[in-house]
Amino acid sequence: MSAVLDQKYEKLFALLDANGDGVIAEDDFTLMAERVLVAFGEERAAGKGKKYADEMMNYWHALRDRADTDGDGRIDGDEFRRAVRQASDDFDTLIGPLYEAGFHLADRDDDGLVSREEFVAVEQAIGVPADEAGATFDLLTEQGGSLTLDRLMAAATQYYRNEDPAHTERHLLFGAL
Ligand SMILES: [Ca+2]
Ligand SMILES: [Ca+2]
Repeated sequence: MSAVLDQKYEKLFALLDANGDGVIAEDDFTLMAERVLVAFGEERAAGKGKKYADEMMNYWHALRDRADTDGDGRIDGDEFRRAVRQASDDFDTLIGPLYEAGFHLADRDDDGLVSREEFVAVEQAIGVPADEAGATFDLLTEQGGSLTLDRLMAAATQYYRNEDPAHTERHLLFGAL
């Protein structure tokens, strides 16, 4: 695997290990969904909150099905990198919906645009420092305006798949690598 992809997956692993115990398990996804919902004042039981929490669980189940070969419900760093690489091949069906649900959650007024403040709030909730999240937003939006769903999905696709180390700015989704 390319070094840059490895770096990105390492970053992703560190974020997904929300409780910081060195493995990814269901409790990490529950915790992360909870933090995002609290940041946006949404409920797990209904609407955007339910959609987001459900997609978080779908993402976890897809990862677990691919990575957890011994069935103990825990995924370590090596298992994660192998699995997410496979899961990236199914980006549109497995990973895309989580980012889409996250976008709609962040877009509080449903106008199809996410502001810098809203973007930073989501990223902070999943463990990205505010200044790095802000810098990521500025790069994604080219220093102005708001974020569209298409732009976010393009960036997410690049994050999971792009192995070209020449364009580091294209590998930013969760702050600095
Ligand atoms: Ca964990
Ligand atoms: Ca909006």
